[in-house]
Amino acid sequence: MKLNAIHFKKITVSVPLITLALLANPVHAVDWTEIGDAGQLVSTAQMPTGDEGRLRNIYGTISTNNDIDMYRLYISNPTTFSAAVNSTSGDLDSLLVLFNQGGYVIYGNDNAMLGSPDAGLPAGYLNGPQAPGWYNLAVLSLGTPPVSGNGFTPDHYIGPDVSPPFTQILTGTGPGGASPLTGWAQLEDTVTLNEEYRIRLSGVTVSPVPEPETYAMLLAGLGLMGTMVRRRKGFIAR
Ligand SMILES: [Ca+2]
Ligand SMILES: [Ca+2]
Ligand SMILES: [Ca+2]
Repeated sequence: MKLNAIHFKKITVSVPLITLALLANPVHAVDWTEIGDAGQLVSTAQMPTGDEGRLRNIYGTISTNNDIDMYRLYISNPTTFSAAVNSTSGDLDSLLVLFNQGGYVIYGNDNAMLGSPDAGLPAGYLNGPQAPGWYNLAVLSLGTPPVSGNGFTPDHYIGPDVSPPFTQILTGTGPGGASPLTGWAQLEDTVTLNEEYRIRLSGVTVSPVPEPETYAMLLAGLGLMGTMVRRRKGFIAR
C-alpha cells in the first residue's frame, strides 16, 4: 500500500513533465530532399521547410565536381548541433562547411574519421555555433574550397587548404578567413559525378517560431493531464 502510493506519486509528477517536454519539443522529425539544385551562396541557399519539427536528414545530389549545395538552417540548439554526411551512392569524398547568416565561416571538415571520406561537424566544438539562429551549411566534393574577397584566387581561401590527416576541424584561418564567402574555387574541367548524399543533423529545427496552435495544444495537454492526475488521486484514495 505504501509502495503503491509512492509509485503513483512519481507518475503524477513525471507524466505532466514528459507531456510538457513532448509538446515543447516535438518528436516529429522532418526529412528534406534537395529540390532541383541547391545554390552555393548564402543568397541562393535552399531552405528546408515543412511541418514544425526537428530536421533530421537532408538528402541531395552533388551533380558535378563543381557542385556545392548550401542549405539555410535554423540551429535551435547550438550545443547539440552536429552534421554528418555520408555518400549513399558510395563514391563522394565530401566536405562540410558551416557559415553564419552573414557568410562568415564557422567550421568545416573533410573527413570525420581516418579512413573514411565522409565529412562531419562535431557537437560541442569550442568554435562551433555559439547561439541559436540561422546558419548556412554547405556540402561539396573535395577540390572546390570556399573563397572570399576580391576573386577566386588561392590567396582568398577562407580556410586552410585541407592537408593530412584530413580529419582536422577547419576554421577561418586562411588568408580570406576574416571576410565572408563570395564564391568557391572551381575546377577547370567539370566532371559529372551524380553522387547522392545524406546529411544527418542534430540541433536543427524547421519553423522554429511556435504557431498559436502549439500553445493551445500545450495548454490543452496540461489541462488533460491535470484531470487525469486528479482522477488517479481519487482512485487511490478509494
Ligand atoms: Ca546539388
Ligand atoms: Ca548546388
Ligand atoms: Ca572528405
